[in-house]
Amino acid sequence: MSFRVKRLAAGLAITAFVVVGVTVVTITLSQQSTPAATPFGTTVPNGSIPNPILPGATSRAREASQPKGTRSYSVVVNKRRPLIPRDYVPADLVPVRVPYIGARPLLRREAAIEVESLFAAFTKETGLKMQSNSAYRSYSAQQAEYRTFSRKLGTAAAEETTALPGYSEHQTGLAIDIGARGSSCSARDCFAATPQGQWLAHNAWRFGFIIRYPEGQQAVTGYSYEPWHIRFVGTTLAGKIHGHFGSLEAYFHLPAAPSYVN
Ligand code: DAL
Ligand code: ZN
Repeated sequence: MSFRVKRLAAGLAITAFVVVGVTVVTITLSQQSTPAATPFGTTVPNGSIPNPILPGATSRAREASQPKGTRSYSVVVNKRRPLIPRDYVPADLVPVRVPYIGARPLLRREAAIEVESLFAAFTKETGLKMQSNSAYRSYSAQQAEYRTFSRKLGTAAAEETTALPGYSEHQTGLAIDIGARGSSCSARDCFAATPQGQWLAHNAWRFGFIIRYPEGQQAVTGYSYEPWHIRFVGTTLAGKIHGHFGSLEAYFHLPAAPSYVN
């Protein structure tokens, strides 16, 4: 073998060694950066998440730092976070095909599909029925609601249960008030003890809903206990919040919203 051929062969060998080495390093690095599967990626039953800090912390921090646009299923609307714009109307409202009282219920399409499944599952699993008492409310419908309750109860008492127009989750098209058919416990604390209230507390998350105003959280959410008011956030987020975080505010590390700013 001539010197030139030997040099060529040596050069090829070194090149092959470097290419293989780089490939091995690349594969090793990419394997290390692949995130481990965590129980947070799926919905889980109450109490079954073994470690709420390790796997969830990064994604929670990321979610918390993201601005929540009004159209997001995880939008947080409260006394410190009005809808933007205040007269927002969701573009994808559809009728919800469930029994109801009052106005025919409308919700955003995804929430409507899930709530219909929720109603069907409730009846299948319990043999009982429930109804929509109120779903989407426009700015002007919320204004009427607020005026009615303020006149009846006075402003301070009304604001414990009823949002100002432009500040209501009902205006997002993602919230619905559930009633127990034939029960006198509609929109009252005793709803929590009805089969409908019990079932919702344990199962609403399966369909992407949370109990938005839990008991004892008024200093954070701004509203007294509403076991009948369920809010669509999507199944992944509902599964994470269920049983682990009292409120959306707590989950997203947002400031408490006990009252309006001005
Ligand atoms: N009852 C809820 C807080 C609302 O008026 O939006
Ligand atoms: Zn409500």
